[in-house]
Amino acid sequence: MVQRLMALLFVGILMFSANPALADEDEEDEFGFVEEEQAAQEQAQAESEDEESGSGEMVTEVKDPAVIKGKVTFDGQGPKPKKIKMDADPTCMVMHSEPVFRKEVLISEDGSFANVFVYVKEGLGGMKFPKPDGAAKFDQIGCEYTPRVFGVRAGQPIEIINSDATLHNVHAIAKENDDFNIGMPVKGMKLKKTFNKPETMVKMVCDVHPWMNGYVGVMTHPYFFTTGKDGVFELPNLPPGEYTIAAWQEKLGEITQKIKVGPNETKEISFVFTRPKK
Ligand SMILES: [Cu+2]
Repeated sequence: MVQRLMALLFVGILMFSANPALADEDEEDEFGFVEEEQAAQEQAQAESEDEESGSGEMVTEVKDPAVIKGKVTFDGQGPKPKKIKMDADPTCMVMHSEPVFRKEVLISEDGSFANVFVYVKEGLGGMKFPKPDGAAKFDQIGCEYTPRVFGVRAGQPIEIINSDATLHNVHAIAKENDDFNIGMPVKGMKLKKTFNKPETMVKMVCDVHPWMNGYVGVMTHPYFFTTGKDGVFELPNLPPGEYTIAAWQEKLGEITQKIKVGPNETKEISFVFTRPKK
């Protein structure tokens, strides 16, 4: 009887170790989907970690909210946009009728700077803010990331979508959070991933298409904004106080400035990037 039990146990261990999907909790099924249940568990875990780490109050309603808004520009002659060599993957090429340019540095003719991540870097102390319901979306369309630069709350899931009928692999390169690298070979494929620790910025790359780079700002609060073509940003509903506001750009790094806002006050600031000195 004991021998039989031992044999069963042995077979069980063999099966467990032979199947990496069973051995690794983070493993997706064969199509790269994360089980909804698992995603929910990850979120619940992130929330409980949050609860433990933060000592401050939960701010459900901001009293006398202030607004910091403004514009990000580039002063001077920006780099000449380079064409993406999409013929490296014909599936990518046929999705575009016009040439596609690299998007590391996106400056409009009037100097407005797009894809700059503006966020509150300091000044919120231990204040905690409710997390939004639902996931942020990160799509792969025409062999480009949409959005390329975006913010998400720590513990908020990111739904990663492949809208292309070609293989992308989504490879997260993080310092504070866990890296992952998952192939997404089928159009319409979706998966959910969550970064639980604050980090600016987590880099996302596709190893198949080297021009595909994305950046995720993982925030402990809701005060962040990615500029569009007009370069403008707005951080509304801020508790009155003194803040360090940062503007981050993927090639030029981060510039910061301090600003104080009073109750119900709106203040404008501008960030000006320049060509780095050699
Ligand atoms: Cu790709």
